[in-house]
Formats: sequence, C-alpha cells, structure tokens
Amino acid sequence: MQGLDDRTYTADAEPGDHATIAGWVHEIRDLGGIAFLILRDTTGRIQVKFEKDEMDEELVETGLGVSRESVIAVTGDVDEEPRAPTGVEVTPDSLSVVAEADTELPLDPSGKVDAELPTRLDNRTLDLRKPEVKAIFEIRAEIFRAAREAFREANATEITTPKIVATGTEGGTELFPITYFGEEAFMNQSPQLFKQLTAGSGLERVFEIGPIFRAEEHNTPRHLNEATSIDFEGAFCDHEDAMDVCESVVLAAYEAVEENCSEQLETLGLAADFEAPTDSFPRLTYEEAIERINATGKLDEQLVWGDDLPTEGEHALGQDVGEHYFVTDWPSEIKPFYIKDHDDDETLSTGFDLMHPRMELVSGGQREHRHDRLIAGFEQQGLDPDEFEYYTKMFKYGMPPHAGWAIGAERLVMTLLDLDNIREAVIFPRDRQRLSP
Ligand code: AMO
Repeated sequence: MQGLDDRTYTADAEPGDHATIAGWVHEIRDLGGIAFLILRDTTGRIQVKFEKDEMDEELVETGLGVSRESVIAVTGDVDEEPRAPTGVEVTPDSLSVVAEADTELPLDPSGKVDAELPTRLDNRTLDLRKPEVKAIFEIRAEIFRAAREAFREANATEITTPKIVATGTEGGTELFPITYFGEEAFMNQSPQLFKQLTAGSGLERVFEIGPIFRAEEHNTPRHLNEATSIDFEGAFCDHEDAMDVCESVVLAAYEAVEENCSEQLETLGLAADFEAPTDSFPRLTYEEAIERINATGKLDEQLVWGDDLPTEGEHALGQDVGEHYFVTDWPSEIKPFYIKDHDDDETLSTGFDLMHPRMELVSGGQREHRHDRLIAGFEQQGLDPDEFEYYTKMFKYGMPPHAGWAIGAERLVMTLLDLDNIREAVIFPRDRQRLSP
C-alpha cells in the first residue's frame, strides 16, 4: 500500500488529480448499477463512485461490503461532478480496508441518530467524528492560541507549575488527596501560590494554561472536577492593570474566533449571531452590583452587604447588564486571604470577578505582598502559616506588589459558544460520576 502520509485530504482533491484519499466510511448509497461511498476525513467528505459493470468486481465488492466507520484508503481519478456533495468525486482503481469497524456502533457519527451526552462522552472518539463536535475543539484550540498571543503581547512568559502539591489554597474541603511516596499530598486546586512566587522572580509577568483539580461535590452544568485554568500574574501590577490584561485576553479570544473560525461557527449554526465584543467591559462595584440585583426584584430576599452573589442574583444582573462585566471592590471577608485590601479602606478588597451574563468566568485581584500582613491573613483564615513557609518566606526577600487572575477555560468556551453544559467543552470531562475515559 502507498504510504498513508502521501494521501490527499478530501478538501484538497481537485479534478484532474490521481489521488489517494484515506478516511472513514461515512455512508454507502447503493442505487443498483451505480453506488456511492462517502468518505470522511478531518477536512470534510468526498464521494467515491462505483460503476458496477465497469469496475473490477473484487474492488466493488470490498468497497460496498465494508462497514460504516471503517477506515479505508482509495486511489483513483478525481473528476468534477456537480451532483456530488463537494462538486468532485473519485473513481477508485484500488481500495484497501485499513481498519474495519464493528457493524454495531455505540454511537452514530453521521448524526442521524441522536445520542445522550453520557453515551457521547463514553464514546468520545466516535462523537468527535461529528463536524459540530470537532468544531468546538478546533475553536477551543484557537482560543488558547489567541490567549497565548495576547499574553505575549502583554510581556508575560508562559510557565508550568506543579500539579502535585503539599497544600491547597482555595478552601480545604475541595482538595483531592493522593499518596506521594507514603506521604499525603494533593492535586493542585490553582497555580495561585506558584504564579505569585514566579511573579516575584526575574520573570515578573507570567501565565499558565493548565489543569486545576477541585473535589467539589457540585454536579452542575458549569462545574468540573478537573478544569483548565488560564492564569496570569504580573509584578508591579495592581488590580486595574490585571483587569486590563484580562480584558485583552478575553477580547483576543473572541476576535480570533470571529476572524479564524468562520467555518466552525457555520457548522455550529452560530455564524449569523456570533458577535465579538469590541469595547471594554463595564466595571461595577460590588455595592452597585447588589443594588442592581435588588432593583431587578428577581430575588425573594434583598441582598445585603457581605452576601456572596447567589447564582440567581448573577443571572438577574447578567440580564440587566447584557454583556461581560467586572465586579470590583468586594467585601474583604468574602475574598481569599491572599487578596489585598484597599489601602484606604480595609473592609474593601481589590479582588474582582469577570462575569459573562450567564456565569462567573474569572476571579482575580491584587495580592497581599507585605510579609506580616500575609502571615496575619493565613491565621485569620485558620491556616497554619508554617505549612506555607516555602511561599511566605519569599515575601521577605523583595516581593513587589503584584496582581493576577484566572479564567476557567471551559467556561470561556461554553459561554462563547453558548453551550448548555460545560462537559461539551472538554474532550474527556472529569465529574462526580466520570473517571473514564
Ligand atoms: P477561582 O476559584 O474563582 O479562583 O477560579 C477561577 C475560575 O476558574 C473557573 N473554575 C471552574 N471551572 C469549572 N469547574 C470548576 N469546578 C471550577 N472552579 C473554578 C471559574 C473561575 O472563575 N486562584 C484564584 C484565581 C486568582 O485569583 O488568580 C482561583 O482559583 O471560571
């Protein structure tokens, strides 16, 4: 057999070519004297024509006898054929079955038969043969590419930090414990402490795109137990600077999808409605946010200062604002200990969230970089500062003011593409029920 690497993609096959095309058998339509096999690869589909009386009997038998979703390679002349789905067709002079598929498939990749999400996730390989599923992950990859470019423009260096750690930062109940050479360790919930330690290094501005692990019991359409976090941390940044970088990354992601993924948006039926935000996002204080939520009259009970924003409150405000928005100046007590309070009002935190009208996308803030205040923060949080000495001691050796944030990548994809369930934005999601594949 000719090397499979020499194959021509279906999208590149031009009339006049003598080409080898390899891919999956999407469909076979046998009309009697003539039959068509639709062959699918990553670029699309092509029609393969079998004229039974004029072609080698064995070739016809093999081609038309092969089961759907088998992998085959065909070699033949490519001709113009206006009636074919892509305007061209191949008449094979040879055909080989590369990998045969069972005749019973757990899922129909042609999309003619719908499958429930759990069945799709159990059989993700087959599911991802559907153009509308593949499009989501092509867009996700484009978002990552655009984010990396935006970070580089913001002078940030890409880093990776450990995922096996000795301590957690985002609340003790959400840690996954593991055994590390006989000692207790955890899967990291956030690169928080490491990115701060690196911002205080000669790198100054850093970013990471990597997994975070949250052992939360939530089984909701917007929570995962393993998510992808897009993190930023910058030395000599305050919370306003951090919000500027955050805005530029989110805007870059939308712009890149609009510019470079028109085919995928078309496949997903979103091309007509997709609109990248062009302007900066409004920045509401927490106080304004609760006033506006209360004014919508959509909550049974009015929110008061100090309340976290309940999900219904976020929805009401999201509808009211109608676009991405930041919430700033939170009460200090409901933001993590590592976030700095305002210098002129210690009841107010420099922490911020970026909200999509549907849900929270980002948390961030300026960090407490003063050693004594940081130690006090740990103690107030009920955490033992000694356990975090590897982190706190670096605040004694010249730690500049710094700020940062984290975007939940799957939530960004989910909101950008208006997906109902966050699991649609991960190839192999980890949730309360799912540990494989
Ligand atoms: P936080 O815990 O708010 O902040 O997480 C940041 C963002 O990550 C996403 N996210 C999740 N997505 C899916 N499933 C989950 N279980 C999940 N948990 C979080 C959300 C969220 O807004 N260290 C801080 C960030 C910082 O201050 O730099 C942190 O982790 O989109």
